[in-house]
Amino acid sequence: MSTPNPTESLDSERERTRTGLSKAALKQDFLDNLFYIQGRFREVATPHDLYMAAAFTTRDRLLKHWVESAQVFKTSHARTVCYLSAEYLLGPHLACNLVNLGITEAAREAGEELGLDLDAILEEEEEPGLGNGGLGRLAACFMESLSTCRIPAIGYGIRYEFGIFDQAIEDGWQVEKTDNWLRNGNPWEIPRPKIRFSVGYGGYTESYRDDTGRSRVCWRPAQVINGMAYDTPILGYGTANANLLRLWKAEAPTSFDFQAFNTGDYYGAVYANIQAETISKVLYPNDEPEAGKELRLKQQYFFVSCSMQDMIRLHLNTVGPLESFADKFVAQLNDTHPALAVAELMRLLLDEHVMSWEQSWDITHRTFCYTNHTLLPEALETWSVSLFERLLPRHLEIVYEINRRFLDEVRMRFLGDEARVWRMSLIAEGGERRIRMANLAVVGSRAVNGVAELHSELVKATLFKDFAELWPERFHNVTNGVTPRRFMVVANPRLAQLITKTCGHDDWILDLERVRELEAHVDDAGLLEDWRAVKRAAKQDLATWMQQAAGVRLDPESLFDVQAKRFHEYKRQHLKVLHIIRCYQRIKQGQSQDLVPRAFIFGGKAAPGYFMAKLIIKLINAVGEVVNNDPQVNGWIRVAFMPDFNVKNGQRLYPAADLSEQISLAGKEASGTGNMKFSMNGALTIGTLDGANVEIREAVGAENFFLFGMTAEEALQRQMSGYRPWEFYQSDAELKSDIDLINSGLFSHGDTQLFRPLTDNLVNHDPFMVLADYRAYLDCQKTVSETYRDTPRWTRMSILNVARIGRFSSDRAIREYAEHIWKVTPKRIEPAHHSQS
Ligand code: 8GP
Repeated sequence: MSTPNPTESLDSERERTRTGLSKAALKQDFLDNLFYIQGRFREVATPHDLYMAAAFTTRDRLLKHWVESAQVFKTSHARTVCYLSAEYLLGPHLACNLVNLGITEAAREAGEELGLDLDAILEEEEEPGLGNGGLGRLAACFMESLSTCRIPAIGYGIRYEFGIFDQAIEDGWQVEKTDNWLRNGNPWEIPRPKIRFSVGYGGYTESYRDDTGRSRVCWRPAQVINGMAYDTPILGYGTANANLLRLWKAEAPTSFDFQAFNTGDYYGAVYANIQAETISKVLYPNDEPEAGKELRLKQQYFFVSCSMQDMIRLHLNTVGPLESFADKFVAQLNDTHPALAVAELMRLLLDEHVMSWEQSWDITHRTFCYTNHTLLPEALETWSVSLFERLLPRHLEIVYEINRRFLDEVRMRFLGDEARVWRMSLIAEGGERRIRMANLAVVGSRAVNGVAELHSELVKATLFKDFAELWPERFHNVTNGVTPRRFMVVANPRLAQLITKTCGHDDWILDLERVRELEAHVDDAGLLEDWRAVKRAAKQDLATWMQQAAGVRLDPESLFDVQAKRFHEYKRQHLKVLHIIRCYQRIKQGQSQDLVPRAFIFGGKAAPGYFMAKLIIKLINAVGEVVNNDPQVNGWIRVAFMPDFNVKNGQRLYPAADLSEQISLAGKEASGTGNMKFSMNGALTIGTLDGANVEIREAVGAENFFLFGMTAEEALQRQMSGYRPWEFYQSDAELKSDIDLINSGLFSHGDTQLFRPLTDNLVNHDPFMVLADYRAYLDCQKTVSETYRDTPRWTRMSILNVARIGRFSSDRAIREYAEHIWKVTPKRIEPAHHSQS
């Protein structure tokens, strides 16, 4: 018999308290963390202290999985996906990590025994809003699904000190407040002071001959800054796999410029320091490119350069020679923001690792894949050649050389077609010469995809038509998805429980297709009743919150009609406003017979410099002020604007919606993901045939979807044959009277000019064809009201929406990327013992 080794038993004891999943272990670790990390005891702890202790307790358990995953990935040389994204709209971590660890209930009970309310602790978390909207949130869903699907992955991005601004509404206008999310510390990240890279800007290049007599180039940057890694573990659901989100923070390379210091220029030296740090200071709050913003280009290059250097370091440390780099890594470009990575990897291979052009290009081209997220011409990134040359002289040479070789290929294929060469060039000529980042991304990638079927077809037929003719095999579709863990289990626990009870299992959380089992129960009176009760409770919760946050009273018995997304004219929030005004006028004229009581709820931010979008926000609030204060109508309709729509507030909104507004002009919304989140929480959609709406409608059944409006093709036809919104205004008396009512000053305390820029634009230009779709939208809303009156029918439709939404899990999207694009297989991490105690 061996004598027990006291050190060993102490170790396993410690491991149990730090990683054990039982209530007792959680309680003990929570108190330890409160004491040793926060320096507090229970009686004097602030709500923030309690949150931090809960977060550290959860993180301890994540780290176990994460370190084990890292060990396995390293020793097995697992092929790894590197997701390159300038944005990650992560949302609060704690609740999702508890779910993915499977310890929500244990944590709740542990809290209760300590006299603490888990929900109050969850409310304390300040969310990392490191993204603008759909694209950034998609990256966050994908990171979670990559871990859930057990795909080894690293997410690379920027650790912005200030994320997307907080939105306040003052006098009906959007006001931006800085998002100081790091103010109270971030318990989820682990700083890695040893993982630092230098990033250069400016300067000049020099040619020289190497030992073998080959001509080489050396870049001598004028400024060098450092990027330091901050790692956040991302655990999957129902698995021990955890991946890494690695965000870069910019800093000065040394704390002082000693030369400047010695010559007495102390302030100059410190100033250089501060300047370096500005690079990762703030997220650009725009969902369109920032024309000519030097700092934005610096940001892009900064994170791309750190990430490429890190991948090379990892490869050299684990696998070895760089020849096999593209076998070890696949790098996904999330839109064109990281497209500079193509030029940067070329530079590193050519100049730093002295490879030939051919070999460097072969590796680079096999490494990258690119996702396009928009067709809007104004959203396509280009950089002026002169700015690019000033900041990245070496990269400009590389882009020119890529372009020269590429255009030779085009000329060979399409003899004499110089117009095509001109269109496909990486450089836009004529006027100021500009680099087309989308073209660089397509040329530098082996796969290109759109984010919904319609979008991917339009990508091939319009934006990249020439490229699709040259390389048809390069183009794919992967329809977006969202994670059901956050958007169902965490956001809507009542619904999740009901689904689990009805299906008899919770396997649907991992395999969302299995919610289809609900269909077998769609005629159970008991389910219908429970379903309604769940929706009703969520509406009550939202009503309580809105009363407090926006001072608007909402009646949970009314239809909750919700549009929540970024404000943009193409998304047509103003079409919904016209509908509200029509309802208002009908009620005033005693014609309310077709209506049902409705709460019109909006949420979303406008880019700070986007005047028209901000004016639409003001209009919504102005209409709300009149409607909500008019006793003749406010029993029928209410208008509410949710301030600061972000991930956390979205989680309050999706469960409470009866109707989801997805009313963009067909052909403009690449996919949409809010449409999926609403539908999986039992909202019915009113929408156009745009983006993923098309596929959602196919999945849930046309009879369970309110369709209206022109198709993308019809819209294009109408646009080409000369669209004249004025004619709609003149010929539709109701439309005219709705617009005239805005102009009358009724909603602006008599100011007849305030909304003129909006109404004039609608009547004279209307680039997103609001007026052309107005009548169809109103007719469709009438059908919505009729259907809502038939409660059992509506409830049935709601159940079927959820039952058939399985395809829109981001797990499915990730599996498609893995199989068709990345060619990577799952790597299972076996949970080590001691985890359950
Ligand atoms: C969005 C698309 O507009 C949306 O349709 C799609 O669902 C989403 O990407 C995810 O694919 N695009 C953006 O959010 C976007 O282009 N943002 C850039 C400014 C950051």
